[in-house]
Amino acid sequence: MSGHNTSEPAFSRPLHVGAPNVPSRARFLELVDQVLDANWLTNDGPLVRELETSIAAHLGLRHCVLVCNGTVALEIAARCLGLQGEVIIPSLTFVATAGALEWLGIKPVFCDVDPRTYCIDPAEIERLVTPKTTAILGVHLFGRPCDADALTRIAERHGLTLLFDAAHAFGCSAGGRMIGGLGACEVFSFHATKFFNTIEGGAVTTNDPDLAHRVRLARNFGFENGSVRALGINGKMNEVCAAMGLSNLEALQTVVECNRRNYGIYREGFSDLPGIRLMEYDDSEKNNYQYVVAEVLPEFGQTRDQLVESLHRDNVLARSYFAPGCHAVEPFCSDPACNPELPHTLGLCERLVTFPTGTRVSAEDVLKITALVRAAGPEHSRSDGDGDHEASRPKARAR
Ligand code: T4K
Repeated sequence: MSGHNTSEPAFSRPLHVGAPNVPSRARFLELVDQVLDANWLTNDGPLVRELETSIAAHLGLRHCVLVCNGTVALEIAARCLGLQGEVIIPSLTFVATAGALEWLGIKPVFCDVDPRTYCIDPAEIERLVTPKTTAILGVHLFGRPCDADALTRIAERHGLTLLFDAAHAFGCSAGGRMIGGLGACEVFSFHATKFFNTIEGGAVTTNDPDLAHRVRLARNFGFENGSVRALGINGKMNEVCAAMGLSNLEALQTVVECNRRNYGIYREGFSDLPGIRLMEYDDSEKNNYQYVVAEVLPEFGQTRDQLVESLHRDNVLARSYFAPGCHAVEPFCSDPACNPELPHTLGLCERLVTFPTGTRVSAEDVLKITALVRAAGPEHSRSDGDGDHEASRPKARAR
């Protein structure tokens, strides 16, 4: 479609969605040296403790318990909250949200999303509540907050636990308060691809001291003061991961500024482009701008998949997060009882595209990417018959 395959890709190196942000390599290496000097590598080490205190302060909440990744954080949270039976979640999320529940023998019940927020639609939840339902698990998809007030009202009305998968939402606020303290607890992922990363890592955050205590026991085999007091697993974060976290937290502002700048250039570049509807952030809130997501609409003249294919030829490795929805992958799709009606989820799974951003993507790179998208869009479709491919080459437009 683009005609680019006859020439060199626009980028000589691949531009990944989710390329890690490591804003302070020198500080990370200094802290790793400190870890090696202390010869204390894991098991509730000093850097893990320091990072827990710093994150709790950063988010303005009482307890942050670090764990080895976001999936295990979800599992520990669900277990410590006593969830069982059925839990209502959106299907439009990374598969770990559903997988963590299924792993514990809890059935995820898939709910549609609000097409404006991409988050679980409160209006759709109540018809999914059954006597087996124990909780609602909202996902702040792409860092934009769920409607926590509406979800709280529904949870209270039905006596359900409310918790959040905040994997995408570190550094974001909802109603002026930092995400992390909503519901019974919130769960973060600090995977390498996230806005704030500890290489692999995650956290359970809460203002409930009893829950925080249970989570601490659960992540360390159930040990307390040398005795096993509860069922636990090994969910500990190690000191090198904590070193990455501490160095990244100190330089977090650099990453936000870079992401905000890139997002602004994308917004400008797509502002008058028919068929590309960029996901908006509420600028009155704190945002991490880590996800540059757009819907590819029919007016664009090419499908989302065609656009992604064309960008890949130019080394822009755009992603179609999070297609297909969780309900459409194993083991959920093979469960005859799992046959949800999710019109908005299905539509978004066909339309959503995520573009590269982060500290490895320069302003010039973003200009070039927007030019490539424009070249693949309606203008290009019109000139397709002319064979005038060079006229749509991005260099001419990106300047
Ligand atoms: N809940 C939600 C809503 C989540 O999004 C996630 C994780 C979780 C829970 C679970 O948290 P964790 O247990 O993972 O902490 C990636 C990540 O592995 C995953 O953490 C993340 N969500 C998900 C959205 O993205 P994939 O399958 O897309 O990974 P992969 O290998 O295709 O890499 C993603 C992109 O990042 C590629 O464009 C390549 C790039 N990349 C990746 C790595 C690791 C790099 O450029 N450098 C790197 O070092 O899942």
